[in-house]
Amino acid sequence: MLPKRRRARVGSPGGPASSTQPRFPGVAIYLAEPRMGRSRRAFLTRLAVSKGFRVLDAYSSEVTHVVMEQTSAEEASCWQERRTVAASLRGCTHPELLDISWFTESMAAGQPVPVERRHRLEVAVPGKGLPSPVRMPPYACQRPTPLTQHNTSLSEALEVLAEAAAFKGSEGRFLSFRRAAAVLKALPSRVTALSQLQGLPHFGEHSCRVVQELLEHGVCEEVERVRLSERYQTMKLFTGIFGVGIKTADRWYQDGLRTLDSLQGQPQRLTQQQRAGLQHYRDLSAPVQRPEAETLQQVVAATAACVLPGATVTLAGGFRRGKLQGHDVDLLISHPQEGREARLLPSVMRHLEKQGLVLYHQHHLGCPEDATHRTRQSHTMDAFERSFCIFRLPQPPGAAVGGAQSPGPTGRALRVDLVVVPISQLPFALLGWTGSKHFQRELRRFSRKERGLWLNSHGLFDPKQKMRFHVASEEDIFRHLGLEYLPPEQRNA
Ligand code: DCP
Ligand code: MG
Repeated sequence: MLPKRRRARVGSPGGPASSTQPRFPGVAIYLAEPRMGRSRRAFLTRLAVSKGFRVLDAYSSEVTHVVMEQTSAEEASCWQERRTVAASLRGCTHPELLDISWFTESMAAGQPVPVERRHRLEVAVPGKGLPSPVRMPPYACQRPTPLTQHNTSLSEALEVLAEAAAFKGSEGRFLSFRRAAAVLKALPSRVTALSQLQGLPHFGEHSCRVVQELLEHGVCEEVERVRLSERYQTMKLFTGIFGVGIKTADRWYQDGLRTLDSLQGQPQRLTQQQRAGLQHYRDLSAPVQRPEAETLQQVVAATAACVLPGATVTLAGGFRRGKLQGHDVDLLISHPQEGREARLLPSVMRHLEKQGLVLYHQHHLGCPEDATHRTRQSHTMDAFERSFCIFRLPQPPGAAVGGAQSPGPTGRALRVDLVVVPISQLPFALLGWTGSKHFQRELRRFSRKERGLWLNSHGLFDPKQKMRFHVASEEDIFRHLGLEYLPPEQRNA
């Protein structure tokens, strides 16, 4: 329970609870008071009504969902029996007896969520749910994180706070929230009580408070405030443009810019890359679907093999982790004979341009000497030769691609990164470019702090022995680090 002062600020401000028109006519909630207390019941009523739910003040035949808190199944059914008699409702259909978790999830979803077994009171008896304490190693690279997780609304809320901290340049706060979110993503089941966080790594007072508020009310006031703030929304908008990082977005914000139109009006502020990003903003902000990514991979692979027989093209990034959507397509180009991959990219780009697929591209030469340096610093940015591109998605004649915002007659625009990797570094590049970003950050931190080794997308280096590790696969890298191998689909931290 939150202190009264905090509770009073959450929910619908002012106005009689019944003044809002119900949005879900099939649902009439009755909040059973015994364990809830009158003021909390009043607060929850206001919250539900503000979201368009109908909440009845008296128990009657109209009630469809009875919501109780900290009540056992036995107590709940005794209560119902008494109320049924008192209200002369014998023979009427009984409403659902539900744990508060159904209510908070519905508030978070903004609509009634389907009633599942776990919501019914008989499965919500205290003691069931997440076993406590759960053993959780501190680094994300020490534990599997599947794509589908059990605590999405909690981890998303913490990620909003992490992102807002990053927008302010507050690295420490960013990492605290991001690490707590990653812990939630790795939990084997849903968190239903704050006590289940006991003993979990990276859960500081602030993250606990956010989770507590979400568990109790379905919303967290601070997260909602951040989400709706002009600064957060503008920074999201600007950093969503291809070629715009946090520093640039922040400068624009400080200069009073707020919209894409205001940027269009000041082209002198924009790099060529940002101009291309703005020009294709609509298409690029629609998620790339897996079939689109696979089509592109095949087109680039066919082109690369045509330019240099034996050249390989691997789909990395979120799609390799099993994601069905992403913001771009990450492709690694290599060749089984070391050295043959050099200067392959310009020819591949020329061929793709001839096919009319390239809307924009920016070529970066690789710096092999730099690569040695960077091993030391665990940079996110590596030194491979690469091209940051916007491609026009090739379409089979007459077919429209699903999920695109504006396919049009020429196909939609997509963001693609092409990275050229010498075969000896391919396992490292594959590991680095498969992500997730947080997983890689943690893997590099683990290497440095726990093993005294420097890892990045080019290699694994032992600074004491002044020695590089030679590997043939990602599995080898995990082995050298003394870590259990995690396949790409378990790296969704
Ligand atoms: N990466 C990198 N250097 C860059 C860009 C990315 O090392 N200049 C790494 C970081 C990520 C991985 O590549 O671990 C993929 O980067 P994305 O930003 O494309 O992230 P995802 O593919 O995971 O997300 P999305 O699905 O949104 O594309
Ligand atoms: Mg990606």
